[in-house]
Amino acid sequence: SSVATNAKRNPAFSTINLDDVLHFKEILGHKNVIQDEDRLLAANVDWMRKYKGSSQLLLLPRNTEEVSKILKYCNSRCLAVVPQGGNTGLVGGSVPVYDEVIINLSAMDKIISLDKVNGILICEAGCILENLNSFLANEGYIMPLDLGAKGSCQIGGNISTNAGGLHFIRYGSLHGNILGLEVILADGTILDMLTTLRKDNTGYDLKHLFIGSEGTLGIITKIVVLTPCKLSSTNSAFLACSDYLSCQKLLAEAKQDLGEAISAFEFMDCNSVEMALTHIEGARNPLPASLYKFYVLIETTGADESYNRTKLEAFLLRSMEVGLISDGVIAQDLNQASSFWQIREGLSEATTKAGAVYKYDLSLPVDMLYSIVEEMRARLGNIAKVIGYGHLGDGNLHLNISTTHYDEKIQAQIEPFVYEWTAHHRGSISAEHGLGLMKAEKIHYSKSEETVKVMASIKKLLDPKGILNPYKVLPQSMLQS
Ligand code: AKG
Repeated sequence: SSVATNAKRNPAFSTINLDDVLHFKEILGHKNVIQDEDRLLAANVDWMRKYKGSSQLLLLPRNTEEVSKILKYCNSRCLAVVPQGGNTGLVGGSVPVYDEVIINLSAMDKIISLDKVNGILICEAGCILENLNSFLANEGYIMPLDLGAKGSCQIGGNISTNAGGLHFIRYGSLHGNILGLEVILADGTILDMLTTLRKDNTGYDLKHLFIGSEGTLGIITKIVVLTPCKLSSTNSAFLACSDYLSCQKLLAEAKQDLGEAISAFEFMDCNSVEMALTHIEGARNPLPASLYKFYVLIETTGADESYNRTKLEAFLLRSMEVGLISDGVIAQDLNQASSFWQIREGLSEATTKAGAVYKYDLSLPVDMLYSIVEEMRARLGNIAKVIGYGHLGDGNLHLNISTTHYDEKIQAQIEPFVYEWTAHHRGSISAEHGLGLMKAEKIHYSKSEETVKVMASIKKLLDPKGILNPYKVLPQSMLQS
């Protein structure tokens, strides 16, 4: 089952006709104008199978000029479009809501250049994150971004949603790592902002508008990214804590002791780990299951193998001595490390295998971060499984509520409670997943009215007809009159 939307189709949008299809075939050739039912079905639903549109047309442009021509035409005809990358988003942002034309960037997957001295990569938006990483690894670099969906997600989508991921604690936000972008505006204008400079204070830094705007202001076609060096030594430790306070103290200690070496600090409650062990094939708990309430996965990365390993071992020993951790194991080889990470990275998929799932991606003060999980659990009783995990080092909780099917009554128990709670603690209702369709009407829980008004005026300026990814990010009432 999918979830219903309250968004109404904007009557100002045209519907596609035969002439439109012929025109797109002229631009793209027959092969890249898709009307095949099966392929449309796959492009109309997100990977959770939660959001489902009814687009009749999927376009696969191969270069910047084609994207520009498509948008120019759609804008003149008032045809709405949804830009789509790997379609791994979690808020319904990458699928149509109604009959929007799907513009999928997967055919634009060329690596253009790598500056090997400075680690500056230029590539097209449809490159799959993992492919970029494999390419870079051979050259001594890595992507500053890593996430469970790396095998399918595309860099253009990552940037459009300002994805955070597992290494955020070390390499920071894409706002810091993206040096340049090429973006196509709604009317087909090509914005060349493909600078490779680290420093450039000439006027407004417009690229930031497109990072995290979820395809509502333009379509990203090329990117310039600053890539960190691939360091020779990586260590992972899987640890158990008996309570949430210990997890927090462990974080503070790790920052103090391991300092710049930390490349990930992830946490999972025991319900999360149980969920992973049940639904991820071949997953097993490195530490005795169900004995501990919390698990923490730490990764350190550095240039000196023995130094880094010794440091982590000493940290573990000390943490055990003072009782911050109840048990812990350091991966002895790459296989063991990847078995640790399989549990953490497989969690999102595990929850979708378990049935229907309501996902909340919250930024909260770390000391309050787990309270919402406990309150939600108490609130829902046995009608749903409530699990909490996420990027503790970044104050980002993934609150997942797993049920057998999507049910408005259960949703009404969760919302608006979860949003009100988050706003009350001055958190964010979207830390790293965006607002998409799911939370377009909820933005006011995290942004002031004045701020949202400015956002709406920027949207109207760049996309006056509102054809780019409609019904997403901003409240419909602010854009349509
Ligand atoms: C993560 O696993 O870090 C995610 O961003 C996915 C969270 C979720 O599925 O709720």
